[in-house]
Amino acid sequence: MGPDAYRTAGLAETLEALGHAVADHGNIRPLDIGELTPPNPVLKNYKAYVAWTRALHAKAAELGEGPVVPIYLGGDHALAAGTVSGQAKAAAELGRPLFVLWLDAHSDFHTLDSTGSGNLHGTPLAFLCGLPGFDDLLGAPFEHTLKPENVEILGVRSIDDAERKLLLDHGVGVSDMRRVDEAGIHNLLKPFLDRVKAANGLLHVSLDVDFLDPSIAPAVGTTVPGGATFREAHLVMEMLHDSGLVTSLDLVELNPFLDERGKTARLMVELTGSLFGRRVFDRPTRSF
Ligand code: B3U
Ligand code: MN
Ligand code: MN
Repeated sequence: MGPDAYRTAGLAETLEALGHAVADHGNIRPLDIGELTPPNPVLKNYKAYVAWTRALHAKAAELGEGPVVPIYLGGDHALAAGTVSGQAKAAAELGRPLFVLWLDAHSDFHTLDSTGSGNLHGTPLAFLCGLPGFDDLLGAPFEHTLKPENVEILGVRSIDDAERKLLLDHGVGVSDMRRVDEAGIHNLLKPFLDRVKAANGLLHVSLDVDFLDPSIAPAVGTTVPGGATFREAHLVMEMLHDSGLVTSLDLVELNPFLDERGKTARLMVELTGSLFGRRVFDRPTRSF
């Protein structure tokens, strides 16, 4: 239902009004993968995770060659295991490093062993950074793992103990809401974007609805108080646009059942508009 909510909220029209050509590739289907035994009994929907990851990986590896900027509509954040791994494969083929900005209340850095909830949307970033135990996802070891220091998790305010240790051990970039309060979005994001630019990197942005404060974005199953404000979120998107660095985007965790007259879907579409060049004062825009 997530992708249709974005369509209804006018995602394509918003981007077209900004001068972009938009192609809707329709809904992707999971691959048929036969029987599979979960490595840990607590895992929920493990087979679906594998089936979707393989399908999305193949699609993203193709689209990641450019020149388009794919927008992947979820669905929960497990989607990123496929989209980002595919983009990483394409980046490797282009000979450029992939950086990831993970906008989320959570760090999604559980392994299939460490997760207590068994919710697989809590695991994609660990897979993408090459932590062990995920070989089923692509049916082979993932070769194009992200460098943990090329990942920046921004806006986080809920990290489980096991994740905290893994994040520290692997040196993942983490800016929690305290740092956002103290330093401000601009001062946190600018050095990261400068690093992407200096490395001639590609930048994937993974936007979880729960990055936003629940008062402005209620349509998500895992709300956490104290999230990004309307202006903070737009500033992130405006800075990303001005950087000219973003090459792919996920919009994930929207649950239209929980929305209030489509307000969360509309906000996510507006934020995407800011990322693609909408600005209040109409100076000439930079294109991707
Ligand atoms: N860390 C918790 C909560 C969570 C992670 N991602 C979401 N929720 N969306 C877990 O279940 O792994
Ligand atoms: Mn997430
Ligand atoms: Mn989250």
